[in-house]
Amino acid sequence: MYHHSLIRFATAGVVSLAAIAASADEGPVLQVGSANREGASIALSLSLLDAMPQHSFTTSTIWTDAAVTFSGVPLAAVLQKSPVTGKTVEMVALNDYAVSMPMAEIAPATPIVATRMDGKTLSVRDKGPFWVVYPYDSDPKFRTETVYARSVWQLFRLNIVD
Ligand SMILES: Nc1nc2c(c(=O)[nH]1)N[C@H]1C(S)=C(S)[C@@H](COP(=O)(O)O)O[C@H]1N2
Ligand SMILES: [Mo]
Repeated sequence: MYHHSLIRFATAGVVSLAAIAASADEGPVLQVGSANREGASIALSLSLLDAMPQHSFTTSTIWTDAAVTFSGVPLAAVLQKSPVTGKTVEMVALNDYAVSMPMAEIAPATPIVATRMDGKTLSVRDKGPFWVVYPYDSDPKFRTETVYARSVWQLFRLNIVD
């Protein structure tokens, strides 16, 4: 039974990745809410994110050769769409990377959930569909290991965990 449950879990994972792939026609979706309570999440499509106030900045990064311009929606504004509230957000990536951060450390405009780099949407191979980014050049406080670890690429879920 234990192994059977594991297989079912693995299958569910495959199905959800397939669902993400199948939704490619309509564009990527960012899930925001509770991982545990049914119905307590919302799915923000690219077009819904595009309809929110946009923020952009140009910066060099440790991942790009030259300075790039990111645009998207402040993480704080995205989290305000969550049907649940809490003190911590867990940012989950398609490559199974996840990192948690206190809500109190999210500024009104920083970081942003970037939907575009140099005006182009981010493909999964280019660290998309969404990438949490900071204006690294603007302040040494954004060039720390903590901030780099919070710079989650291939973002697809924001879980409010407490
Ligand atoms: N999706 C995703 N984002 C991620 C990571 C990851 O493994 N996957 N690693 C994080 C960590 S721990 C750091 S320090 C930075 C830099 O990672 P890199 O040096 O491997 O590019 O990216 C962060 N964002
Ligand atoms: Mo890291």
